[in-house]
Amino acid sequence: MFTSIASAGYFLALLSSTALSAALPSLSVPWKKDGIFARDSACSNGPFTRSCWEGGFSVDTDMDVKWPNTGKIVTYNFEITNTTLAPDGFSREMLVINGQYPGPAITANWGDTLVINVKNSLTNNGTGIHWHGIRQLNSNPMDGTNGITECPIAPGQTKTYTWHATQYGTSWYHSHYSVQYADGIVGPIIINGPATSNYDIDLGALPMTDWFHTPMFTVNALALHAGGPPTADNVLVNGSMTSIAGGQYATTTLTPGKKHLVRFINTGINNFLHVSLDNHPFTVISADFVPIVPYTTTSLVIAVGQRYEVVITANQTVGNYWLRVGTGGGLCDGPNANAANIRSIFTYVGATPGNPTSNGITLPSGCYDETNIVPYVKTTIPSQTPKELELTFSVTAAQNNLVQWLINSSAILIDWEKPTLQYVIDGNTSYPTSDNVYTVGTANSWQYWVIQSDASNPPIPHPIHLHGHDFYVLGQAVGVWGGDLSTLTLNNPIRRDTAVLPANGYLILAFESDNPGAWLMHCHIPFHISAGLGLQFLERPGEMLSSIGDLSGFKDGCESWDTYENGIKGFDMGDSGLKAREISAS
Ligand SMILES: *[C@@H]1O[C@H](CO)[C@@H](O)[C@H](O)[C@H]1NC(C)=O
Ligand SMILES: *[C@@H]1O[C@H](CO)[C@@H](O)[C@H](O)[C@H]1NC(C)=O
Ligand SMILES: *[C@@H]1O[C@H](CO)[C@@H](O)[C@H](O)[C@H]1NC(C)=O
Ligand SMILES: *[C@@H]1O[C@H](CO)[C@@H](O)[C@H](O)[C@H]1NC(C)=O
Ligand SMILES: *[C@@H]1O[C@H](CO)[C@@H](O)[C@H](O)[C@H]1NC(C)=O
Ligand SMILES: *[C@@H]1O[C@H](CO)[C@@H](O)[C@H](O)[C@H]1NC(C)=O
Ligand SMILES: [Cu+2]
Repeated sequence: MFTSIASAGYFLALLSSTALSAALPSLSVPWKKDGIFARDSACSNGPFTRSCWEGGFSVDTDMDVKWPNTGKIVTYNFEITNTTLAPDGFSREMLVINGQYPGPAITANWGDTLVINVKNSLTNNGTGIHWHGIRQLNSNPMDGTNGITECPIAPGQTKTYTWHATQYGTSWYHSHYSVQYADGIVGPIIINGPATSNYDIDLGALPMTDWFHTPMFTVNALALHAGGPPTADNVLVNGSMTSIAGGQYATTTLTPGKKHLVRFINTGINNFLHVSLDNHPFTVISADFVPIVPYTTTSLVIAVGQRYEVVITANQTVGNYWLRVGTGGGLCDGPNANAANIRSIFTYVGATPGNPTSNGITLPSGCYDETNIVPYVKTTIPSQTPKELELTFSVTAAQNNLVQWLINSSAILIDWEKPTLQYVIDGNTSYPTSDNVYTVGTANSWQYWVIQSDASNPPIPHPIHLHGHDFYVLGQAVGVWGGDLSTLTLNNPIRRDTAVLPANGYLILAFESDNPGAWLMHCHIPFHISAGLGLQFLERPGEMLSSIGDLSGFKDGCESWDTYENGIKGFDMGDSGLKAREISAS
């Protein structure tokens, strides 16, 4: 499966390459992590040596400072079309990749270069693909964030995304054009690499999402003027579920006696998802793209945007077992009409096919993060006072009860024709207030932020996702952060790319300004980013033009898009433009 590389020579060759030497840490920097060169380069990955990789890389490697460069290019061609599918038996109009839902799993090895050609064959929408959690080191124009790092891909046009897999693990990709991903433009990303626990068989990704039978542009337009969240119709597990209209349960096959890796992804819209497999505990080994110290649990809670890799041992009686999935319960996320019946089937080789009769635990409910996450590669970071970002909520009667989430009094509202990168190219620092631009950073310094959700906000948590970085979770609680630095977790804090801001609480996060670019940070619930819950960190703009690569594709893309958008009278983004903007009545 992996390209085997004559390790010693390969490693020396890498050391002499400028790309790697630029990436190597300055070991005198105090917060750099342990174990950088710990594993023997002869150690290679196998069922009993999953902590190894190859070429001197292993689970001990700090992915922020060192990664392989295999020289291998992995190419995918995506064509986005408008079609009718029935994932749970109920036929509806969907927007999909290569005619399938979920989209093809992008699979590569750690250190490979991905080249993905995305053709927009839709008639009436732009598009663009974001590679969730991918660091995009020095490749900001490949982040797929329309209005920030690109203009949307116009109908009939193709954009080629090229990025280097500096991280390994499980993630997903999705459209960032308004709420479009919730109509079907999503799929898994699997970057093969080492692991903190052994397993025999990789079963691949298990994406899960709450599901609406009405097209999302329609649902969202109503939600922007509604007093509460819309009711989802179902949850899909690996793109499939039953409903009154038919449908079927997804099936996963277990081999008796073997250890199986399963990659859970919440590719969802509004619902937190709790998941459990009857009689089979999970050994959790990775959270988002971060390998963790393994822990065992009978159930997991996964917020929209998050991923967990688990190992499941098939040591029970040969038979069929339910995978049970529940939501946050509806009060802290949103109602789901089929929440009590979400299942899929795990069947042993040799079992008689059929619905399981297994018994399981009663799933917990609620909307929160897993608390047992301990990153395997340790980091200790310095203490510093975070800057505040205040999250408030408003309903404007004069605009037909327009719902908005505001950060420091401003709901994000981007311009598809003038992305932030264009401002950087123009040397123009007069960003519109509603672009919510926060300029950060001198090189490789720490950025500390506290997002404080106002006490008067609706009592719902928000899964906060940052582009271009994993961040460290230094604090996370209900209530008001009092400013006591001694309460911050600085010794090996949770590190990931999506973490929950508790209802009426705070999330304190830190990241290192080591990646020049315009990086969106937002709530991953499309209804909320649509209503403004986002901002962008403009990181070291003075260094961007010399570090983020060729911008000819950016310019061509904007030219095509401008022609398209200007050709339509009264073009209306409909919402924020990200998971899209509300156009004022004027
Ligand atoms: C999909 O097709 C329907 C029916 O033809 C059309 O109304 C809709 O605008 C199309 N959507 C997109 C995004 O092109
Ligand atoms: C995108 O297409 C949907 C139909 O599929 C339509 O409702 C929506 O208005 C379109 N939005 C934009 C901004 O192109
Ligand atoms: C989900 O479906 C895909 C496509 O059919 C399959 O390759 C994958 O193994 C399934 N995942 C699991 C965990 O069953
Ligand atoms: C089955 O494997 C789990 C670990 O996943 C372990 O906790 C349990 O004791 C094993 N049960 C049997 C019967 O071996
Ligand atoms: C956001 O607003 C808060 C409260 O007014 C203020 O203390 C803080 O400095 C502002 N943040 C930034 C980054 O300007
Ligand atoms: C800078 O951007 C603003 C907002 O888009 C625009 O109004 C202004 O003309 C631009 N300035 C220059 C010098 O391009
Ligand atoms: Cu939210």
